[in-house]
Amino acid sequence: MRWLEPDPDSRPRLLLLLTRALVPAGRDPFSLVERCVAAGLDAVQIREKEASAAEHLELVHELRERLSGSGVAIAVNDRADLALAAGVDAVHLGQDDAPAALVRSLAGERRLAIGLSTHDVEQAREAGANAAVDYLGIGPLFPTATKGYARGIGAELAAEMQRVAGKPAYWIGGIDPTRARELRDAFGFAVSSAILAADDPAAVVRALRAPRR
Ligand code: 3NM
Repeated sequence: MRWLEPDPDSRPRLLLLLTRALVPAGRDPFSLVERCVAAGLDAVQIREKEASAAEHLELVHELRERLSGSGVAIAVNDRADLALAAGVDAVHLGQDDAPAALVRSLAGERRLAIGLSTHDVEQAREAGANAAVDYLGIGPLFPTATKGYARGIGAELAAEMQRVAGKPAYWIGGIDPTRARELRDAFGFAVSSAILAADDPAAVVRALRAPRR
């Protein structure tokens, strides 16, 4: 599963945002991720807002070891410097992070996929027109405590954003298996708490991976 595959069917569809603080006490986050991968998870994005550079690199190292041979893609949130240093598959940028074009030029010949969060149609249009951006995050679909959003944009606007961008898009924000069933147009989903805090994270992954049509 790689973002830069020309065939959309080879690109990740279900992305887990890994924030260790959202994992219930007493559970090992890496074992949780391993079980999710066995259940069909395509990609893991490290999202640790408070972690140091050294901690990020250690996390990438540990994930790679645990997931070696699985083909699962690894992404880093916000920190293009760390994504490049660690040689991961992707970096996911927010609107206030380093511009995608700058990150692309720093990446040079390296195969680094670049994702960009978008929250309205104008941002989605710009991301679509930006040659440095490989895929979009579109959200928040629903209210979510994970990022403190009290309101979601809803499925119709998300579909419009995905359409104007014309690129693979991960719908994000408060998505769980029940809500996902209503989101038939999504290319893919990026999910954090519904997987990490679940009693049975692998079952949630299987449900989110189930065909929606
Ligand atoms: N970004 P959960 S919503 C990290 O809209 C993030 O850009 C969003 O976590 C956006 O699945 C969000 O727990 C939170 O709601 C995703």
